[in-house]
Amino acid sequence: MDILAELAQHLLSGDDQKVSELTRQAIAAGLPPKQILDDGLIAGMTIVGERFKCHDLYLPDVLMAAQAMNAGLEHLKPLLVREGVPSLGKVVLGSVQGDLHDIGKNLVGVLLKGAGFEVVDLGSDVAPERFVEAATQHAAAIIGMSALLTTTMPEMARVVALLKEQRLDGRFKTIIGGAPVTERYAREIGADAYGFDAANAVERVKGLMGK
Ligand code: B12
Repeated sequence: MDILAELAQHLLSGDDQKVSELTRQAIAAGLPPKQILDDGLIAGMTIVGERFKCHDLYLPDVLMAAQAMNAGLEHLKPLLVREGVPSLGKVVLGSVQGDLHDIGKNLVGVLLKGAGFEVVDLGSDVAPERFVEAATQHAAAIIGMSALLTTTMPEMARVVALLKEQRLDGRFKTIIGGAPVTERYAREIGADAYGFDAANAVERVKGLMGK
């Protein structure tokens, strides 16, 4: 089995030590960080999602897989983030109210930082008002929102509506993402952009900033 398939396999079984060790080995073997992320860690997490859906895995298994994913990400983060690049602009980022999923949001943050953006990470379960307050307080250009649950997606619409209500929609652009979110949903709620993965999020944010 190649090292990335092995990595995905150990993520699936929630073995954080093995995932940590194999991620280090993959880096040492010279594999590109993006490939380790996509074909190792994310590939493993996609299978976890599928198995969880058909009740082949349970919540504690998913939590262990998430911990293992984070153990691998710790080694990749420094390689994905370049330090000391001049800031291209500020992005306020968070998982919306009611949503505790933060792995994808964190990845978006890492790649945005890597591309030279300043990121203010508000964490998860972020209330609509908090997004708006933080963007104002930090003079951000962009608000990025993540939702992994169909039940929390409407929170994104609340933030967009709040910006309109406070006439701040001209000042802050919004970008949304997360597994159930689509380009069409972004259009429907009046968000400025949608990103299907972390690399695409960077492209779309650059587009919003006119870079
Ligand atoms: C890990 C996980 C958990 C972990 C989360 C740990 C953590 N710290 O994040 C735990 C165990 C806590 C969890 C809990 C729950 N979960 Co859960 N979980 C998952 C799982 C398996 C993987 C998510 C993940 O991390 N993927 C890997 C990352 C890298 O991918 P991603 O998040 O999609 O992010 C990428 C893109 O979407 C995009 N992106 C993400 N955010 C943003 C933001 C912006 C601005 C942009 C541009 C792009 C972008 O870029 C990312 C990088 O490429 C998914 C299955 C799945 N395939 O999505 C279920 C899943 C999301 N969970 C699900 C459910 C039902 C739950 C629970 C309700 C279960 C329960 N009964 O309690 C709870 C809800 C908790 C809550 N209130 O939020 C369902 C949701 C169903 C639905 N459609 O609503 C899913 C789809 C599983 C399933 N198939 O049924 N979960």
